[in-house]
Amino acid sequence: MAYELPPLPYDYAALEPFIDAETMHLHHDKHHQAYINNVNAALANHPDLAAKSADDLLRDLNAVPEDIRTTVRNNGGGHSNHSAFWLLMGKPGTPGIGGEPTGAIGKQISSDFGDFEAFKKTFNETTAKQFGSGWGWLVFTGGKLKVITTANQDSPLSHGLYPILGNDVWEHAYYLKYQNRRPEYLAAWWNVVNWAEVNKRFEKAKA
Ligand code: MN3
Repeated sequence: MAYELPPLPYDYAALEPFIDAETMHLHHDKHHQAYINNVNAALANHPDLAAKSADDLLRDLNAVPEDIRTTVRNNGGGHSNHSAFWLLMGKPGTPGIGGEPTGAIGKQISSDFGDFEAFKKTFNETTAKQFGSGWGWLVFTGGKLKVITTANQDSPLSHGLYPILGNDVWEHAYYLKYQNRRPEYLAAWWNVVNWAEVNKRFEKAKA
């Protein structure tokens, strides 16, 4: 079955003023849709693979035939990453969105990074340095939280890591509003983080 674009769980303007509605329209309707179209085209003659989730394909890219592996890695990766990304955000000012991390992830962040400010600094600085297009991620490995980056649409799933939190630093994610000021976008983004969703993903990462 072909993959389909999941609707945003909020209005396109919901993340204003931190992420503008025009960016959300282009990012969700055009960029994410394009990843889906490309991976669907690559899987059209592989119903056995198309029956799996994009996440499962990314967990075992060696099981994907070589002639479509790069397309699945890039575009299946794009579909998986963005599907998580939309859910990891919410309308600023509503309970559980922005502000200090809550629940188990809040405790783990304090224990592994000292406090939320120190964690944000590590995440923002690490992700700001990702050369070119890519993502900043929070993963759980060896009993500890760790900030990593990946290039392009590479998924932590392909490295045996479950992404708990992720921010997209492709220019398409921020250029209309922030132009070349990636650190400013990274700093503002914490205002829209959905901590309930982060906690949900932290549980899966620990399982
Ligand atoms: Mn993107």
